[in-house]
Amino acid sequence: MPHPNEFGNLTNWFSADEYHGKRLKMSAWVKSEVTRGNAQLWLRVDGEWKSAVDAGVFDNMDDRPIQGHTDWTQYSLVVDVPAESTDIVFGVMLIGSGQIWLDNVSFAAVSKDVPLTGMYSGESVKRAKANNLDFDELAQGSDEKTVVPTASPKSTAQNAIHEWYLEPKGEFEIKLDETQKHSGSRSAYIKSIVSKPTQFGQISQAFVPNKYLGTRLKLSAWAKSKLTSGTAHLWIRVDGEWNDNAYKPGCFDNMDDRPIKAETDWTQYSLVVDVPETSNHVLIGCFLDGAGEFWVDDFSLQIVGKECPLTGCYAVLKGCGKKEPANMNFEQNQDK
Ligand SMILES: [Ca+2]
Repeated sequence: MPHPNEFGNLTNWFSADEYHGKRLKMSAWVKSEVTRGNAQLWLRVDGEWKSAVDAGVFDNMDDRPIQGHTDWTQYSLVVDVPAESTDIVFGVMLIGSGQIWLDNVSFAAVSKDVPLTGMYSGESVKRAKANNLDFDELAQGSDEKTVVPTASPKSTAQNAIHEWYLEPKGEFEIKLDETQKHSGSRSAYIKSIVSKPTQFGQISQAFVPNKYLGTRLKLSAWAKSKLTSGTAHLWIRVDGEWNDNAYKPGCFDNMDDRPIKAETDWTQYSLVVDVPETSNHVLIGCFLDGAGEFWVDDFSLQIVGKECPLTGCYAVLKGCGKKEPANMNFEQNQDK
């Protein structure tokens, strides 16, 4: 979610009673004219459990957002509905700019043979910590350094950097780079392969923040850039029961107020967020929103004291640091 200050969400809900103990598939048709960012359907089963992630009852297409211009396409989200569920909440969100149309939302119980969807359904997000933060660990039996995920199927791309999700979107090459590194043998590398990318090249991973609940958390990472246009960003987002509002002030930073530009040598950046007791999972990552090359290495997470200030323009209030409400008479032009 690169620029959530431009964010729209449509939400609805109904009782989970009819689907207790069943696997539920939501299907919906979406047409998009997204000029920047992502459109994502989402589906969440609410109940008494501590973490939506543990229960495998949440999908928001974080791993497969709708981008650019697409004709009417049917998308499906599959979750489990535990017997103790109370409500099923769903919607569509546009994080960015453009237009989306939604139609024919339907729900059906499906057999357990139908796989759960999304990056919050599998083992990966049941992890209690982030992994391979220095990019020096390779998956067993793999030869990842030879994998070039450009324009390859998503499944291959996702395996290209151990423990990380990759979103090359056909406009970026994302891989490990042994020629540039801050530590060990390699770094993660994002390079645009078109002159004017319309999307983002991103790597991310999620984990369950059990040991961080109630704390203030600092994400640090080292990055190096050779950008010819645009910006590069590290980001961290803490998700919880406020998911249908996409982010909670103080729980999200993407360096929108201090992006990495042009050429920089290895520099350490830090992002500080709060992890409320009701958090479900934490996502960390980085993205290139522009053209050029970007390297990242040595992510680390550290609990800090409350005297350590929150970072970023989403720390306090939606609207990226605005101190006053704006455009109350609707006369201001959207173009800056
Ligand atoms: Ca490294």
